[in-house]
Amino acid sequence: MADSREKIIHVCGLFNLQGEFRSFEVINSGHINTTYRVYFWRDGELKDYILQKVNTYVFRDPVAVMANISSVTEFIRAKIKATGVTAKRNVLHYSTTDCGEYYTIVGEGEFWRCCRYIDDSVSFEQTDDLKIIEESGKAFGEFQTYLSDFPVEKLSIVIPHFHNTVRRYDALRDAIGENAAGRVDEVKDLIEGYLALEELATRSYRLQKAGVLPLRVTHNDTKTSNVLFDAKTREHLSVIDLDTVMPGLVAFDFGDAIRVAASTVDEDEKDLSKVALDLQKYEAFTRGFVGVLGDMLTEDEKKTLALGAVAMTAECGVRFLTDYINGDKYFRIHYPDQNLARARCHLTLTEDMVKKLDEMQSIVNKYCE
Ligand code: GN1
Ligand code: MG
Repeated sequence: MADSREKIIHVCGLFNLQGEFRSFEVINSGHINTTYRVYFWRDGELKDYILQKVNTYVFRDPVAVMANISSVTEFIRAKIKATGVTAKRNVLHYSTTDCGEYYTIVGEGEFWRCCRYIDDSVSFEQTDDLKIIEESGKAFGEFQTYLSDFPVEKLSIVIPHFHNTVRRYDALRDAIGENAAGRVDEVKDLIEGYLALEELATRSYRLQKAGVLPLRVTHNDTKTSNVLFDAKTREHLSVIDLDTVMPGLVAFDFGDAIRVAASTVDEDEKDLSKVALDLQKYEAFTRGFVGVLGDMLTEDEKKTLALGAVAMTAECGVRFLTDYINGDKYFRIHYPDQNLARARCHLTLTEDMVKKLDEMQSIVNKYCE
């Protein structure tokens, strides 16, 4: 349920937002936190902010989340400023409270934070515009390059084993064993489908464990809606949603982005005949991402980039299926069977990627040359 206007005004006050409160709206795109856009009237213009209530069931240590976010944003801001340009629209700015904290706790442990809305920016859930897709590839590639020398020991692991695909499959097996919501029989075909993909889906993770693929500082939630673009030029400005910045694989940032950016459909499309990996969109994202990162990647990273898309799409699908079997405890749903729809759609998408994997890898190779 949305929070009341009075509550929103109260929380804004704790962050000392200046001007006169005008209105707020709920932003429904995320599955975890509760997000509002709030509007203030100041100096003859509307100023807007993103106010968020962090989901503390998912983020058990939200103070550590904010510590990660502030150190990463400060690091990026310093890098941008060192090039002599303003970082105002290229990295998030969080507001502080009177105590100088980037968060405030309200009532019974509600954890709130607030950041400036970047002026004249837009985001997209899904798009067919190849230029925007390429720009999103550049945005996530750039994010990695900014953080390539970030002191990794400064980061807390806010969700342990977040992209541990092996454990995500184990969690599915545990959920099947428990059958908490009595839904296992109904999803037998899906379980079979995902188990058939397990070897391939977990390969990237196992390659990292074997020391073949390096850990870097990665974003870990690279869906299209997590990039802001200039409203007019449609060039990328900044990546957002830094909750899960942690050590990870480049292939996972690439792959999780492909899961959304190169899909022909929304995450929960029910008409499976429409679900596919669009190779043109895939190429556009790859051109942007590899174009920026190119030389930074090891030969093994280059060779296994496309595999990351199979890993992340299967993993996300396994997580949706697990949550459905558990009775929808983790991801926010907007209608009863949404996690099931998401899981079905992701299985079909992963299967299509597996068919196209060689072609996908050739496209990576082309931009690595
Ligand atoms: C969640 O809430 P949102 O949309 O930023 C999830 C991601 C999933 C994504 C699927 C912390 O992200 O891992 O890929 O849903 N975030 C967390 O759309 O679990
Ligand atoms: Mg997120």
